[in-house]
Amino acid sequence: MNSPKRLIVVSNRLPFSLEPDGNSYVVSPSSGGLVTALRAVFRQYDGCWIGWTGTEYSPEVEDLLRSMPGEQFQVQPVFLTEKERAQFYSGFSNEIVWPLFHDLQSRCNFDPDYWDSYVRINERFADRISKVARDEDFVWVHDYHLTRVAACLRERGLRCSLAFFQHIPFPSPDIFEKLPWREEFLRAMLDFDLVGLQTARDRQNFAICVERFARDASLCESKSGFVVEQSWGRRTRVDSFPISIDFEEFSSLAATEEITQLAEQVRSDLRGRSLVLGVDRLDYTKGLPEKLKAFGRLLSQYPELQRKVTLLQVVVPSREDIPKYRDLRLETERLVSRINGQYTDSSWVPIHFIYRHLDRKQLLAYYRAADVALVTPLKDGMNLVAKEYCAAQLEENGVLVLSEFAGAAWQLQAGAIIVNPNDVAGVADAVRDAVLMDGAEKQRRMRNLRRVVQQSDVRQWSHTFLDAAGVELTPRAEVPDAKMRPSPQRLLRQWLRPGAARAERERKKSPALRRPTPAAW
Ligand code: ADQ
Repeated sequence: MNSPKRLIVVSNRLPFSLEPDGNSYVVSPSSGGLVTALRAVFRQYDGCWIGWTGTEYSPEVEDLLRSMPGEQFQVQPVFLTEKERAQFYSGFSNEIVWPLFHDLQSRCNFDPDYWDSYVRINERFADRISKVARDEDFVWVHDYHLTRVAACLRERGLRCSLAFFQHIPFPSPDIFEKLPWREEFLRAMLDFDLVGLQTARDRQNFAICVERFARDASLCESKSGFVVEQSWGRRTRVDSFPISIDFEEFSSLAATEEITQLAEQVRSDLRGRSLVLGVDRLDYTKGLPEKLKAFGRLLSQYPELQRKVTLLQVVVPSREDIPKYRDLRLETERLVSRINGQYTDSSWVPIHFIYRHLDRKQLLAYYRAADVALVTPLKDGMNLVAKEYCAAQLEENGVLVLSEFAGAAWQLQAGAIIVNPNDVAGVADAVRDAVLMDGAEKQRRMRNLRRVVQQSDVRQWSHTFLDAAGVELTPRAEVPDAKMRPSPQRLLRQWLRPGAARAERERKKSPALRRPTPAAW
């Protein structure tokens, strides 16, 4: 039998964080869109995940990761020193590429040492990959931290199929050209066999950048996307692959008795008020201050909604070691406290603010209970929160208010209320419209949204991507190696995982949440 074609995922961070605890470490799963999506892919295929541990080199950590209980993939760690972390991660990745690619060039710090570190650390990742990968494997590199990995691997003579997916937007050429290393950056990306971007707009931006900054490459349209051919013959396929969530998993979990009860509890605590929900990673691209100002404006412009609406804003801590993120947290807390100080009375607190990681059950209960999801990033590659909310909306009576600058707006515009997040007055009006929308209209919109999210879920995303890469991975259950074979319990769990029809049956069976209509106020 042929040896299995394994999936080797490479991302900057491994999908969990390690906190020192005396002589050992506490391992906890991390949140974030990339991790949510790739965990779903590893439920289908065996393989290995290569990424930074978030720590300096430590033999204890290496041992700990060798046998991660409960994980569906093997783990290969990369370590960074404090200085490398500062220059490669906080520096090049988060002070240059992240703000620039989100159109926030004034936040960039183009320190030349950052670039040197970026090149070196990409080499280190390539070293780790070449120790693990065989020529028949498929190496799938994720995101902007690691655009040079293919170039490094080609130099080492690795012949396996190399693909790249970028989770953040790709900027327009007028923004991209600000990058001092723009030619090297772009050319290195063209060493992959396949480059995947989130939306058609990102793909278009990439094409124009190639035409402008990689002049000896030729570009031709293909059936889907386009192909870049370089003078020495390498061909790179480029296309858009809008990422998504595991719809069936989210909606089946939302339908369970436990989540239904948790959601009931949330609703009963609201005592008849409408719940507007925000769920965001702490990041200046997510538009948190703008969202809070819009909610403040809603209360000042429409006083009849005071005491009738509560905003629950959940923020997951992120990049807390970077001063700009600490400032953002302070600004967010100041705005929450200002609005609450202005409107709170003995029976109502307008904004409930949660600043921590929530477990999935609690998150789902909030999604299920919320009348409105307010998802207003200033710019976002996709935004999975918008899709998670739709999947959990079993009664189909929630309204999604969505930024036009989220990649998800391309797919969800038919059912969501689309807003410009910089237009604080417009967002306030949209929330008012959402809260007062009649039941039939809500249902029509949400049904539409759920259909779109269900039809283009994370499985479809990974299958389309793998198809485009021309690879056929060995599905998990067919792997012959006993060590890699899933346990019978795990196979049973997979087999029991409800399919679409089962999820739909459970949705119908699940007790409906009681919620008052505005007329009952
Ligand atoms: P992120 O910027 O991390 O991802 P997003 O797509 O919104 O953004 O995903 C956030 C994830 O974190 C969601 O799965 C959500 O459930 C989870 N989450 C948020 N707050 C949480 C909390 N308090 N507790 C627990 N979980 C929480 C990047 C890009 C996005 C792109 C994704 C995937 O920036 O544009 O959609 O990758 O490609």
